[in-house]
Amino acid sequence: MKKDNNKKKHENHTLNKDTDTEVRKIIERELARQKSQLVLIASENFASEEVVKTMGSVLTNKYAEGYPGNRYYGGCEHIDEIEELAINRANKLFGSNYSNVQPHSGVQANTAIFLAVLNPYDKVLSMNLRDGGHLSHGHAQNLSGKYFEIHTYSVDPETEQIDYENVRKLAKRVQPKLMIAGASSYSRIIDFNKFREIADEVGAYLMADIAHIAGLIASDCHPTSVGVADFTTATTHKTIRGPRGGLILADKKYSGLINKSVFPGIQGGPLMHVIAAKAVAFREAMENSFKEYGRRIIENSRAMCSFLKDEGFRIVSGGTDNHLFLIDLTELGMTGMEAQNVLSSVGIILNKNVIPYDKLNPDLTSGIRIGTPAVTTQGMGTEEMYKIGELISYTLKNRANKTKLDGAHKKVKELVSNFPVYTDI
Ligand code: DSN
Repeated sequence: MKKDNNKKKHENHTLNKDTDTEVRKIIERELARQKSQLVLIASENFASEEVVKTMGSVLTNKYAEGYPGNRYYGGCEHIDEIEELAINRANKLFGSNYSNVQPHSGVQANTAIFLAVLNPYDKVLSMNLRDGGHLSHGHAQNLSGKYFEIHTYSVDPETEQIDYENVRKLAKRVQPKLMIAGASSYSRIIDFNKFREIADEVGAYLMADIAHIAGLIASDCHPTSVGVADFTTATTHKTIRGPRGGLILADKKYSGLINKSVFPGIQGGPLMHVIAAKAVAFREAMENSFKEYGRRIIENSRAMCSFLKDEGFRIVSGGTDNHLFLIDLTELGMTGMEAQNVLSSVGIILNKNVIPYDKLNPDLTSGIRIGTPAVTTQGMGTEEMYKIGELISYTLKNRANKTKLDGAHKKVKELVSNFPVYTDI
C-alpha cells in the first residue's frame, strides 16, 4: 500500500489528462454557446481549428525574453524559428519590412508605440471615444490619458464621418507629437493618406491603429496604412481571424526603438504559443480565399445595414464601407443596453455602443454596434443577412412580447444550426 502511494507521488505530471472537470465543463458550455448563438460582435471571429490547437501547444512552456538570435534563455532554437516565421509571414501579408509579433494585445501594441516616441505630457491627437476611437487612444483612465496630453477630433455632426479639414485645423492648433488614425466603431473608409499629409504639415508621427480592419487591409478591401503611417498597430483576432493578440508593423528604421519598447519596455516573456498561432493565421490570410472572405464581410455588412435602414432604423453615418455599422436607437425609445439584453435573450450577441455626440453614458449608450466577420466565417451570405436583419428588427420592435421573443429565439437556433462551427474540437 505504502509502495503504491510513493509510486503515485512520482507520477509524471504531464501524464495527467482531463482531470480538471470543473474547467473542462465550463469550456464545453462556452463551446456550446458559441455554436448556438449568432455572433455579431464586430471585434469577434471564429479562429480556425488549427489556430486554436496551436495555441494549446507545448510552446506555452518556453521562456524566450528577447528576440530571435538574442534571447536571455537557452533552448530557444525552435522558438526562434517560430518567431521568425511569424515575422516573415506578417511582413509578406502586409507588405512591411519590419514587424513585431510579441505584443500580447492591441493595447500593448499601442502602448509600445507611445513608449517608443513619446515622453510624459507630450501631445497626442486621436479620435474621440464617443465618435469611434478606442480607450487606449487617450481615455482618462487608460495609461495614454494619464501620461500624455490628449486632444481629440470628432466626426462631423451632420455626416457623422471624419472631417479631415477639421482634423487639420486641430492639428495645427494643438501641434501634437503623435497623431492616431484608427477606430473601433467607425463604419467608413479611413483615409490614411490624408492623415499622413496632416501629420507631415505639423511634424507629427502618425500611428494607424488597424485593429478592426487588419483583415480587410490584408484582403485588399480597405486602403492600407503600411508605408503611409509611421507605425501600424493591430490585433490578430478580429478580421484577421487569428489568436487573441497584438502586432506592430513599421519601417525597419524603427526596429530598435520598437523592439526595446515591447521588451523590456512593457512586456516580459513573449507568449510563444500565441505567436505560433499568429503565424498560422497569417498563412491562412495569404490564401486567395481570404480575399474573398474580406469582400464577403463587407458585402454582408452592407446587406444587413441596408435591410435595417429600410426597416426604419437610423444608421450612424447612413451606411457602411466596412465590417460594421451602428444603429441609433434613440427614436425607438430604448438604450443600447436594453437592446443588447433583449437581443441576447434570443441568441443574438452584439454590444451596446456609444454613437457620435451620444447623450447617454457608455454603460447605457444610445446605440448598438453590429459586425459581420464571425457570421461570414460561418459561411453565411446576403440571404442570411436579411434574415438576421429581420430577426433584429422583430426582436427590438416586439421586445415586451415573450411569445414573440421565444419565436425569434427558435429561428436564431435554426439559422445557426445550418452553419456549424468547430465540428472537430
Ligand atoms: N474591445 C474591442 C472592440 O470590441 O472593439 C476593442 O478593444
